Amino acid sequence: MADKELNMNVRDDNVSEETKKLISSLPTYKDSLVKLCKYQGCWYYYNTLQAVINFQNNFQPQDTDIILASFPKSGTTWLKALSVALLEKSKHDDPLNHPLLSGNPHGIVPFFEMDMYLKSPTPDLTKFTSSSSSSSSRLFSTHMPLHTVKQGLKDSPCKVVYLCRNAKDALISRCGVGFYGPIWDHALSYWRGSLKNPESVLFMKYEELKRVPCPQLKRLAEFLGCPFTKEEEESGLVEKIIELCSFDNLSGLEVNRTGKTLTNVDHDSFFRKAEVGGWKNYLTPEMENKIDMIIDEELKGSGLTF
Ligand code: PAP
Repeated sequence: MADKELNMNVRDDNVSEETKKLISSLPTYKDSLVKLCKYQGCWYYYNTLQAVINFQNNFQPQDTDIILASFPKSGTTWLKALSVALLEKSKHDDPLNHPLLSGNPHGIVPFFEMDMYLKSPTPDLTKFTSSSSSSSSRLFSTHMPLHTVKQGLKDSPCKVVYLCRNAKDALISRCGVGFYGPIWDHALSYWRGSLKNPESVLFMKYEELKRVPCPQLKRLAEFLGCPFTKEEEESGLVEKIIELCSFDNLSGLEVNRTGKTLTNVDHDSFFRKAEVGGWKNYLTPEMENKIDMIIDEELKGSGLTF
């Protein structure tokens, strides 16, 4: 995480005069390592905020775009892999010629604010077009909350998939400061969006995907507009995609054990343990109770639990 390029997100040296003015009106947090500001209810590093604003001002959505959204360390890599595999499913008879075997999921599906709009207010989107370009949809990803993403999507009917993970597991996976938080507001933005517009926002849970992968993958496929045909189901394609995108398979691939993303993050850093409830090995009962109390209070009445 100490890489120079990665620090471009963490730094504050790519901020326009206008954004500086904006930051001066926002809640801010500073310690010896980072500076954060709270924009539209979410905490960002200053350079990331600039990228968020670049995205909101300049992104030209297409109606068929698909946005994969999540709070950091909630299984983004997995969701990217599954979505790529689904959109590509009719094209890869040769199992050795699959994009996931030669590209890290984050290289195939770029982040709006942590890749594309970080270095330029008007990035060349064709450059980021994934190997899914042969399907009609472009796949992008984000860690922004829904209301912030929507400003960039304007009124386009793009589909948005959100993957939610137990807050304590996401916290343990991350071991870092609270950028993109608070997690409850983040999840609630998508939860409420999915209740209001179920045809454009799909709310998924990491734990459900682990517990019952087949029905969850079919649900995702239907939402993305590429449901499994009867023949595909009979041929075992659902199980094959789950296996292709499994933690054990992806983390063992050469492409994910070596190399770095465009922002210089080691590919292998996206794969740790992939456990549900692994937080139990790290948090004391007091910490657990405190986090649970806060989350329960914040989610009260929403119908969401995680
Ligand atoms: P990011 O925020 O850096 O993009 P993200 O992919 O959202 O990370 O989350 C990483 C978590 O997903 C890790 O969890 P852990 O620290 O508890 O282990 C990682 O192990 C897990 N993960 C990565 N790939 C998979 C996968 N194919 N299946 C299940 N979990 C996965």
